[in-house]
Amino acid sequence: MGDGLLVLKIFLVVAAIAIAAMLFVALYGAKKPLPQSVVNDAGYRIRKLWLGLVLVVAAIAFALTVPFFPYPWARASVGARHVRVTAAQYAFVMPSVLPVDVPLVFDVTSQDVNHGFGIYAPDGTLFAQVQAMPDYINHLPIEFHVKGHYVVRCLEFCGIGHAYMHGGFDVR
Ligand SMILES: [Cu+2]
Repeated sequence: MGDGLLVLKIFLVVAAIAIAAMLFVALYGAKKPLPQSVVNDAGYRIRKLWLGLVLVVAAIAFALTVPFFPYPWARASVGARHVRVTAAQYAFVMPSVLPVDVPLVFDVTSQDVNHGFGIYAPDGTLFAQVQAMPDYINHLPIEFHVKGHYVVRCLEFCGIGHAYMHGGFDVR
């Protein structure tokens, strides 16, 4: 009973708002239309302001984010130790122990279909990931600063056993 009354009240409020909006549009439309030149000028002014605003926002966003581009990391990986990773349905072939505080580059490829190579830190957060593709090697530069057990999970559906495809390694 009480719920029905509430629904009725809500309906009446929404209907009143809708009717008011329709009346506003009808009355507004009945006014004498503005000349096209007035509308044009206002439109161009808004467009110029908008363009300026977008340019300023884009310039600020570029300046703030460009230092975070990963290119310096790639340069730091020159001379790093390479770790070969081969994904296959449904396992990862890779070393079981890796060094801490040493620049590494994972050379990731696949024996069969596309897989994901996702490294999870000891606290369970996704640390880094790259795609494992057949006949192609993706290079993933990484330096571990936290010791512990890292779990590797496939992050791309690769077949019936995908959900059970995982591996891992210890960083010491
Ligand atoms: Cu998979």
